[in-house]
Amino acid sequence: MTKAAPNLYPHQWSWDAAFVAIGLAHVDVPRACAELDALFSGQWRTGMLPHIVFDPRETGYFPGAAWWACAEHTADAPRVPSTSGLCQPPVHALAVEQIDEIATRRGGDDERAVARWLPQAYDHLLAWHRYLAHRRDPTKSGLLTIYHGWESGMDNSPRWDAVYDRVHVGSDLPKYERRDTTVVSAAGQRPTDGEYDQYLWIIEELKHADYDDARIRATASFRTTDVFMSAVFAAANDALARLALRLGASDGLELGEYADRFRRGVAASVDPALGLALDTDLRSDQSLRTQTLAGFAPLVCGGLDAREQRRMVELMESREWLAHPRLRWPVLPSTSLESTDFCPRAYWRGPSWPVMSWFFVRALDSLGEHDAAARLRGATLEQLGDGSLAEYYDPLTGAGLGSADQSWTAAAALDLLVHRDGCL
Ligand code: 2M8
Repeated sequence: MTKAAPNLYPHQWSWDAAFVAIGLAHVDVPRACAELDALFSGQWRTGMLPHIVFDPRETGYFPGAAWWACAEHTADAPRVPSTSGLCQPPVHALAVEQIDEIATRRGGDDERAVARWLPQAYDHLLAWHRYLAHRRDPTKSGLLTIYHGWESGMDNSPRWDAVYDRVHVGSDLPKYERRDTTVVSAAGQRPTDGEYDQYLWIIEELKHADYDDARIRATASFRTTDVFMSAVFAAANDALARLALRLGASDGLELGEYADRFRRGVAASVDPALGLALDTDLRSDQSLRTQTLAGFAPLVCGGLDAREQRRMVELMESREWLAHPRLRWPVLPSTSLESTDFCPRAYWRGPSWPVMSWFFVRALDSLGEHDAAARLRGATLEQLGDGSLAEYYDPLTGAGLGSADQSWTAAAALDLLVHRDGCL
């Protein structure tokens, strides 16, 4: 496995691994397959791909395997390797499709190796998608439910502030020591201690429910739809349906139905006044109106009519977002500069994340918005030009923040370069 970052994240993270595979596919196809195999080795019996697969030799991250204690709570979790008990956005089918395309184009050993590997990778993905479609959307709403901000991958995004307002940390939260702030010590770049208490408290709740989805759904204090994750899921189902066709598997129809269900769910979440798709807090049934880049989710999976789609692209390219005069580069910040919640250096509350650019470049290209895609790709590569491969960037000054040498940043850079130049 590839560490998500050398010191801050010394294990394998789920959607980071998918990006790592997307990047590695350009330089080393067998390593790209091995990256995903490492993640698949942590798959739960339910089909869930856990958000962290732990490397037992690494002790520098908290909360580690002992805090999660998944295998002690449920037989659904593997004993080896140890994993976390949550999941993250399902980018993996997009990665497998990319590996297959590149190997097929290259031919020779790569093509033969991927032809052997693909059927079992497909089976892992099918189980994963069925888990999400059934257990995370039992009412067939077309929107996935998450139980923790970590599942969205946008941990402390202001999208979730109102949801976290309902998470009351119990007095029996065990004592703990953070490690992340010893690696990234600059004030304000990591979540606060109060936020960390809530993160860890939710894990206590999950353990109390023995990581059982039905029990969690009934009891979790953090429960919300995630429109961005749902859009990624719709796009991933399209990719997996294409892989099913390629392998002659009979699940294409089922996967096509998932894709349509989630595409519709995402499109229906658009708020006409804001022009952005919104999440819904499932405990209060209120829509969450903070303007974050997750609101552009419908572009990731398609499903808007031509007029609505154009409106959304225009909003993205407007002075409210990409053309904002205070931006160092025309790259999407994680929260709109117009929002009172915008903080330029605070993790998912404002900084721009190269992997997010990757999503929207891909989305714009696939919707036929090639000029907008090329502009965003060019600006993101300029942002990456200092070579630090930072985890996230201050959108006002362009300074790299968080960890340096972040794996998925490197992966996104590789893929964006190939799409700009046709080769590395
Ligand atoms: C961040 O999340 C982890 C918890 O999962 C953390 O802060 O410790 C997020 O940016 C997440 O999206 C990412 O997958 C992970 C590893 O890069 O780091």
